[in-house]
Amino acid sequence: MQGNIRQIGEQVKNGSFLALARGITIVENELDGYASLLLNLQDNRPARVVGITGPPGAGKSTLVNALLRYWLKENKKIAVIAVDPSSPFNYGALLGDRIRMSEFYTNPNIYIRSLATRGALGGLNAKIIEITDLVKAAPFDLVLVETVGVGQSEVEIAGLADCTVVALVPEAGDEVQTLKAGVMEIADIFVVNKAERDDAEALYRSLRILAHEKATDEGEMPVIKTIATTDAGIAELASAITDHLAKQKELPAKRLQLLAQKAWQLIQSHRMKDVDHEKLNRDLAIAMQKDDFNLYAFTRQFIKA
Ligand SMILES: Nc1nc2c(ncn2[C@@H]2O[C@H](COP(=O)(O)OP(=O)(O)O)[C@@H](O)[C@H]2O)c(=O)[nH]1
Ligand SMILES: [Mg+2]
Repeated sequence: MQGNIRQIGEQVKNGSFLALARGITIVENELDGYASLLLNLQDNRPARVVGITGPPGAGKSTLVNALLRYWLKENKKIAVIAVDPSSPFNYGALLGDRIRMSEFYTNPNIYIRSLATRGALGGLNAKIIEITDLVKAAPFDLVLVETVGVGQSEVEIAGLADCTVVALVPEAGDEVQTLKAGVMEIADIFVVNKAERDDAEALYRSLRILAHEKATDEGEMPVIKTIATTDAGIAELASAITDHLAKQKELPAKRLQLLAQKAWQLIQSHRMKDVDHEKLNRDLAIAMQKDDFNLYAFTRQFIKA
C-alpha cells in the first residue's frame, strides 16, 4: 500500500488527473494511505489558491466559468474545487447549467471536482484544506475553490485561499452594514456581479467606501463590477486576482497567518474526531432529564486530560 501511495503522489505531481481523482477520494474518505499521502506533500510552492465565496445565487459558479474561459485563452491549467451543493459543477444541477459546464469537463487543462458539504463546518473545512493541498501538488497554475458564503464559512475560506474573492449582487445592498463585521475582514477582492442591474451602482459605491475606510499601506481593496453571464469585467477581475497572488510572495506575515489558521483547523478537526455529534445529542437528551444535570459535568467525558 505504501508503495502504491507513493506512486499516486508522484503521478499527481506529474499531472495525472486519474491519480488526482484517486488521491482526493483517499483523502475525502480517509482510506488507507490517507496520512502518508498528505505527509509527502511539499508545501513551499507559489501562492495560487483562489477562494470565491458569497451568498447562494450571487453568480459564483458563473464567475468561475467566465474566469476559466478567460484563463484557458492564456493556456493556463486550472483546478476547480466546488464546495456548493447547489453548484452547476454538481450533478444535481439544472440541465442547462450542466450543458454549459460540459466544455470544461473534457478539457485537458481543466480539472473539476465537486465536494458535498457534510454537516459540521469545521469538519468540512479540514477536508477542504487537505484536498486543496493535494490538488496544489499537481501542476496547476491556479486552484479555484468555490464555497457558499453563509456566515462562518466565509471566514473559514479565508484561511484556505491565498486570494479571497467575495461576490455580491445588488440585492445584497442592505447587507452592506453586516458586511463590515465578517466579510470585510476576509475579502481581498470584492465583486459586484449582475452589474447590469439598476441598484448595482449603489452597492458598488458602498463597497468602495468600505474599501477606502479599510485601506492599508498596500492600498485599497479592489471592487470590481462584473456581468458574469456576458464576461463583462472578467479581464479586470482576472488581473486583480493575479496581481494579488503575485504580491503574496512579499508578505511572509500573511503566509504565516494563513498557515496558522490552517494548522488550527486541522488540529481542531483531529481533536474532535472521536466526538460523535449524533451520540452527543442522544446522550444529552437523556442526561438533561436528570434533576442534577450539569452541562459542565456532562462535557467532561469528552474532554481528555
Ligand atoms: N443577470 C445576470 N445573471 C447572472 C449573472 N451572473 C450569474 N447570473 C445568473 O444567476 C444565477 C445564479 O448563478 P450561479 O453562478 O449558479 O450562482 P452561485 O450560487 O453563486 O454559484 C444563474 O441563473 C446565472 O445564470 C449576471 O451577471 N447577470
Ligand atoms: Mg455555485
